[in-house]
Amino acid sequence: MAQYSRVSGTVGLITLQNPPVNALCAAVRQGIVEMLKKALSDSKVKSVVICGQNGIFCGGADIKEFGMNMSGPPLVQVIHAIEDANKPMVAAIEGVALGGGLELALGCHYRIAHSKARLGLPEVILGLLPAAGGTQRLPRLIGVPAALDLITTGRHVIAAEALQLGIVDQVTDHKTVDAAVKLAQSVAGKPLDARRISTYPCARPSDLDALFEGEMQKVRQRARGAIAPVACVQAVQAAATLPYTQGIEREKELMVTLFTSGQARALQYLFFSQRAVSKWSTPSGARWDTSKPGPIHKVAVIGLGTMGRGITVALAQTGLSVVAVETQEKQLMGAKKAVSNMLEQGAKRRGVAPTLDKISYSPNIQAIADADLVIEAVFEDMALKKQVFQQLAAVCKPGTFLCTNTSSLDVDQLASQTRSPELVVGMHFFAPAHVMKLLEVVYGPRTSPQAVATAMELGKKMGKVSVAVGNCQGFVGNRMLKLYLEQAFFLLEEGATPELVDRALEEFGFAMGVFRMSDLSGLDVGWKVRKGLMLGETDVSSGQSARIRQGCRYSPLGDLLCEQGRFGQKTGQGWYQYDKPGGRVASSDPWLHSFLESYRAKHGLVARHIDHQEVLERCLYAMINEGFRILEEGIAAGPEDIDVIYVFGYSWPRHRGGPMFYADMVGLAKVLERLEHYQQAHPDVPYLQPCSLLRRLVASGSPPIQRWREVIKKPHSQL
Ligand code: 3H9
Repeated sequence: MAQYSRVSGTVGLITLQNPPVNALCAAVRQGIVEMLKKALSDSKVKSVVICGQNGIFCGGADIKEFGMNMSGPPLVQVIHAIEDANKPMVAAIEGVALGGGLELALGCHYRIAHSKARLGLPEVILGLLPAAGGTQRLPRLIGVPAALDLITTGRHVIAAEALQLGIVDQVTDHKTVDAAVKLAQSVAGKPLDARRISTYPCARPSDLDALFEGEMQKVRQRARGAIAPVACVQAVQAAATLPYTQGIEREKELMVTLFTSGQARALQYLFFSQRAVSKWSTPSGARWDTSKPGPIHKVAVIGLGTMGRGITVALAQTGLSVVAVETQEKQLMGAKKAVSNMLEQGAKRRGVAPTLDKISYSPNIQAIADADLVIEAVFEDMALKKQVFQQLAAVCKPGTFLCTNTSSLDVDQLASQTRSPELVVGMHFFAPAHVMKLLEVVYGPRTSPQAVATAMELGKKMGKVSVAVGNCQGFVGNRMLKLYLEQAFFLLEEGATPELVDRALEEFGFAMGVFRMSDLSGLDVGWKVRKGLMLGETDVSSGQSARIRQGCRYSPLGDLLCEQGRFGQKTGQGWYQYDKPGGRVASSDPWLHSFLESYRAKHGLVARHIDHQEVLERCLYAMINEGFRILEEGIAAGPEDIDVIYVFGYSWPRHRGGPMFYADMVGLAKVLERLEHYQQAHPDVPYLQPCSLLRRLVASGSPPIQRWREVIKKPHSQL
């Protein structure tokens, strides 16, 4: 777990060995202590280098050990032993030095990093703080403002920035361990007192109180209820105001609070879920490790509206050749300009050259003849998409993978337009497609495992978190979202206001409540979808109530607003009013309130008091219940898939883990009981009927989320 050798005669070399990222598990910590003793007692050794195996310094504490009984020496003590050493200790940083890994390096007297190395204290992303002295040493080394930035955001810095900030002493383009050994030789015998960071005074900016007050305000606003960022500020404040030993005590105290919080559990679950979704499987038995992606060198994008443009940018950024086709000349000209601008801005931000030369544009679909994979991104209209798929089938070379960017349309219907339905797969991107991390990869009943593997691999190259899901109306994300939106509409009918519903959801942690979000994305989008599903129009001749469609309760509120031309921010009016069309600041609209009153009067509805708890239960439990149905049908392989989709695509608050994790935290029996309650109160809303999987889970003693798959076990044949 840690190996010792002597190199160049006088340098002790301690190598961390715990693949894949040399995490600091108990055995590694124990190994460091033992190897350090060896190095310090070896009279021939004048200085010591610590490095990691396989070109990776260290990915931090072993997250898998969290929640287990603590064994081995605590990391704080290991790092103190390194800092106290009477021979110069040099950290040779390659790959990454993250979390406890960077804290270990900060305990060393010197740090040298490879130019491509990334450093950071990302504990906050796991609901924790850098509790092995990181919150106390980093501000002493680089100053309070810079340390606050790194610790409260968890962002990684590359070696050049680390050098500029003063985190490392040298950056090398050569072999890092060789350069570290040279550095170690050059500092052998030099006094170490001025190299022990814990002994540095923490530089205090003159306006210390104002600085922390401002930071706390900023962090609270950004955190949306997450407690770790706040604790990070408090820990750095301790570094700035207390002696080191007291600061370390405060760091420990804050860590204990975080460690035992549900938020840390949620965020760590999310860390592993994000990785688990890449190990996809389908109900028919296709799997990530037995399905080989096809070779992709050239990708075509058809349709350069908003989605097509974003997809083109994301593809070009991967370095793949892209042919972008748009048959309308004017749209093509506009797209060229917009795509180039986006690529240039992105490249500037990342400090790389823009990859404009990767894209060729054409008004002619024949230009895609030699593409290995095509992403159709035309308007969300089945007839139009079918037409495009027929053209693709005629133009593309045999074996080309055909992908459709759709948010809800039936992938199988499109597959049936081609001679090779096994090559057809859905790729549901989220707008803006070059920014949003989520990609739903949708397999139809005839999609081949290779096509799924290819789309998943392409998503990974594009920097997306890709989740493989089965084909159904709305797939996973939008299928659940539909019920969430519907419940919000019903709450308005029953007496709530958009302000009340949004406040409850925002206090829960959503960046925007459902109505502010609808105003932002445009009310007309859902209106068009509902019209397509024949839900947006009342059949007056049949004498049906406007509030019943297809035999179920329906709220036409969204449609009525659209009929008034209120499409949200773009028209300056929606559920709220804005100072002008395109305005961003929502304010209450008296018109909307009196509209709701007359709507209720017209339909004989009596407004009642609705509290935040009911808003959360109605909106979230309806959605969670649908999540259980999705699991039962095998549309998603496991609860992690649903949670990752919600966190990365729908702004679900990360510190609440995702809707299915939230259900686990609330308690499945409680969710079931509340659904039964609401189902009785609203018998005309069939989807409030608790899903049988939820009942089975409760009947099996509500196992923790990690064990739900055992209960789900059900044979399927989707592929
Ligand atoms: C901490 O340090 C607390 C201390 O301050 C205080 C203590 C008192 N532990 O991401 P990848 C696994 S908190 C255990 O796919 P990449 C990961 O699950 C820690 N396992 O690779 C995956 O396993 P599998 C602070 C870990 O190349 C495999 O390694 N550190 C850990 O895309 C490959 O991971 C962090 O937050 C770990 N620390 O990215 C860093 N890290 O193959 C978290 C990874 O079974 N890690 N694994 O699915 C990362 O950000 C990325 O993994 C890293 C590599 C950038 C290192």
